[in-house]
Amino acid sequence: MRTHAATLLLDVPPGWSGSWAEPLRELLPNATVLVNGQDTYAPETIDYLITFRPKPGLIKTLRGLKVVFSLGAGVDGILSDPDYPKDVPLVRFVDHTLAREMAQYVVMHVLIHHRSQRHFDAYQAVNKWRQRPPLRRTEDTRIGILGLGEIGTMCAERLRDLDFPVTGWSRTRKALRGIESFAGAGELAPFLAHADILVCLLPLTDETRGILNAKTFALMPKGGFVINVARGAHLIEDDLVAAIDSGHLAGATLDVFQSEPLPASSPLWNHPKITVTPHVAAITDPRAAASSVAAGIAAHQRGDTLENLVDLDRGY
Ligand code: NDP
Ligand code: OXD
Repeated sequence: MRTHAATLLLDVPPGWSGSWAEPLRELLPNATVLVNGQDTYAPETIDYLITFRPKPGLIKTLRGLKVVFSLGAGVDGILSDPDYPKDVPLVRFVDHTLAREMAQYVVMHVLIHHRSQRHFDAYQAVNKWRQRPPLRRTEDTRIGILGLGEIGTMCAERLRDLDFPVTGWSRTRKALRGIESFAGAGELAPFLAHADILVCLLPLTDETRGILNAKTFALMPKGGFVINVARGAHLIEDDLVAAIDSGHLAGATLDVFQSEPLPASSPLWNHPKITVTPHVAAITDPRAAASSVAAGIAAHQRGDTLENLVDLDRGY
């Protein structure tokens, strides 16, 4: 890949910079790769910013910025900056391996619930041979995926291939083999009525914030299960706990939280029907991200249309 001289600013949490800067320097030998918080730079000299959750105010200081590259699929951490300059294109990370990691996570947690694995774990802990409760029929565990984008589609397809009945909800209608598509706010309620396991893979926008709430849970079948792998702000955590404690929902798997890291005092850690993981469902691989950034910079320098551009008005 041929690129011309350019100055890149890498904005990653302290301690992560080595694994991110190295592949960028290898793939872009003509570029100067600077690390925010480590290197000194004149803000107006930065051509490209590579970031996930920039400190509010950082972007507006970079007055010569040409493109922002998100290190994640979700760009809410970048667009939450009220001063994001609308004339600077934002490219998000879209990668087969990221979707594959997420599909593995989602399939695993669907199966743990569907096959009552936590129940068997509890009996193993006390040396008890208990064959009950009987396993559910696959046909009776209907899975509803909120968000049929790059990642949601792969999750839906993998679950369909395991013979689960799968439906999806998106803004625009999809034509996916064996997956029923619901679209738009008007079709959310009928979609939820069939979601024995509800998986959230929506981007966080003004329209989707708080979508996992008491009203949503009430529309799900009794005994439903929630998997939130999108963003913590999609979920009203107290509503989830109330729906589980009332017996309406059977439980949940949560990978993302309103406050991350999840505070040690959060009741979610110890809830017997909630599985907590620390935002690890699908982690961006630095080498894959570096090659997608390098391809984006090469395309930008050639004057080609950039791939995976975020619609700044829509927010994803
Ligand atoms: P995409 O942008 O490809 O897909 C988003 C989907 O959501 C689309 O199908 C879109 O509909 C739908 N959607 C958006 N807004 C609405 C709305 N208002 N009503 C109905 N549907 C809507 O995103 P990805 O699949 O790449 O990623 C999804 C999210 O997963 C990310 O934003 C991120 O938050 C999360 N994520 C979490 C990770 C983790 O480790 N926990 C890792 C990676 C991602 P349409 O197709 O019609 O536009
Ligand atoms: C992402 C994430 O959005 O890691 O990619 O959450």
